[in-house]
Amino acid sequence: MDSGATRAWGRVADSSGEPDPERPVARSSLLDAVGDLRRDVAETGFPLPLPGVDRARERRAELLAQLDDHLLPRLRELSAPGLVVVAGSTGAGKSTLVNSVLGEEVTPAGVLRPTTRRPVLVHHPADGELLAGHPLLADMETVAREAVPRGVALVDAPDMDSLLAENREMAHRLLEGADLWLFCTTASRYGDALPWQVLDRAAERGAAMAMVLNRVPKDAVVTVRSDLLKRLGAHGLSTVPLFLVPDAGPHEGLLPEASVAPVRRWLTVLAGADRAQGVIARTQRGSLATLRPWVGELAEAVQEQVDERVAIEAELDGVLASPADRMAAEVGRGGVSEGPVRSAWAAHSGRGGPLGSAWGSRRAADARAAALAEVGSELLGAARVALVAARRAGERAVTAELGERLAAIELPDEPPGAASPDAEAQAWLDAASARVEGLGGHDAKARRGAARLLKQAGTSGAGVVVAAASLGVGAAQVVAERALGGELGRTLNDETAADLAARMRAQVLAAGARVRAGLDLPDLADDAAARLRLRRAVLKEWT
Ligand SMILES: Nc1nc2c(ncn2[C@@H]2O[C@H](COP(=O)(O)OP(=O)(O)O)[C@@H](O)[C@H]2O)c(=O)[nH]1
Ligand SMILES: [Mg+2]
Repeated sequence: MDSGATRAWGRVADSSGEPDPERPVARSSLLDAVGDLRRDVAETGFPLPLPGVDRARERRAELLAQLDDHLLPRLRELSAPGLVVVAGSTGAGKSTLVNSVLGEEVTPAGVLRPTTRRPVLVHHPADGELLAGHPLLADMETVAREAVPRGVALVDAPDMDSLLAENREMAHRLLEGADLWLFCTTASRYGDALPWQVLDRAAERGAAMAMVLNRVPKDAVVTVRSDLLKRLGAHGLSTVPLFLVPDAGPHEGLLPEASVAPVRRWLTVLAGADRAQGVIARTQRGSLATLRPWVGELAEAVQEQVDERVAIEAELDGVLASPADRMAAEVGRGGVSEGPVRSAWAAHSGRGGPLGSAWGSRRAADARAAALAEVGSELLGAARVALVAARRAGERAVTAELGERLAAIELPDEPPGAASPDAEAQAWLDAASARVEGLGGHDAKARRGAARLLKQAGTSGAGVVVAAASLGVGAAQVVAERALGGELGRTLNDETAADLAARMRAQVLAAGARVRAGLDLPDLADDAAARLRLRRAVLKEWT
């Protein structure tokens, strides 16, 4: 190994906690750019079920894994040892190779191994501290051995073709986190599809890699080597270092020293000074370069989500228009006062009743006030029921027309800014009273009429009369028009009816406000895709 004095990479002078000027960190702006990208990608949930959204979610998860497991740890700790991940199919000789390079069994090899096993990472004891924060370590056994060249760490990965999905997933995750892919296969299996898929993926990601061909029959070394080089060339991989390990015959344990010496030597060279830095920089550049189209792809999927959000919002008005018209029309149809309101008025408007022939009589004043209060409470109840029905009609229309497209959107319980049906019913009745009181500012005839009605019914009672009249209760209309005069009475009734209709319409439209509030998410914002594209553009500086 090199002296260490000239190393640009891979060493901490002491563990005093003082910042070490020789310990390189990424230019903080690159770390910031990748960190910002990560944050924006993480915020992107693809909540609207468009075609292709599952694929976009997968790509997003893969990108986050790549950032979390490889790029960010690498940028935060440029001096951490290079992760050399030994990968390949079952029985390719991965574990045997790792053990043989180290001259000691650190990872179980052979046919008798447990099906699930945590990957084993072997590093030099002095590199332990630099590796400590790496997120992949949480899922691995770590072993410190002097035999590992300082500056690299070897990972015996799970079988890529394992029958267990979790093993296969871990193997891929390790490769995405690797600084160097050391791909193992055997002379009898290198023609299989898997090795070439993996090598293509490494090339696509721009990862540094090398290939180990195990169990090469002695008499086939030359043929196999030239065939393999041809294939590597055809995949654009002619510069990949290639190691042929001769077949050791039936054996258990370590391979002969001479068979693995070239691999060990190469690792040692790799661990030295600029070499390792070069490998890491190359893989880092490679993954930065693949990030850009990847982020571009996600930005497009985000744009589709934003467009869908805009389309849903545009459709809302149309979806709610007909229930809004229908509910508002209920008022004019007299539907709101059917039942309790009419029967309460009728109960007191018979011969001699306080709302009937005794209207205006001084003696019946108390009975009249009580009767009006009773009608008033029925009016409140009826208006409330109508307003609740309007709110429901809006919500039903949204569910029927847009429910599937909104399935994953969490809507707030209450639409923001919409008054509750209870409050609206009371406000409507209060407004009817206020309308009578407001006549004071009109001409003398109106002033006299208003004064008469207020004297007969009181402020809230006058509101009850006008409100009942506005809902089509005939006897109430008679009272109102007699007190106020026909024309003025009718105008007041119409205004009061229109007021309730408007409040019902607003309750229907509240369903739309609820949807809009649910769609008010950062990943559906107008500029959501532009933000990702900006992150992508910033990365260009480093690739
Ligand atoms: N005959 C023969 N067997 C080998 C050779 N190299 C490894 N093996 C055996 O192949 C089996 C699988 O090796 P292992 O390292 O566990 O493969 P892994 O699944 O890739 O980790 C073990 O039983 C090894 O002893 C070799 O050169 N010749
Ligand atoms: Mg193994």
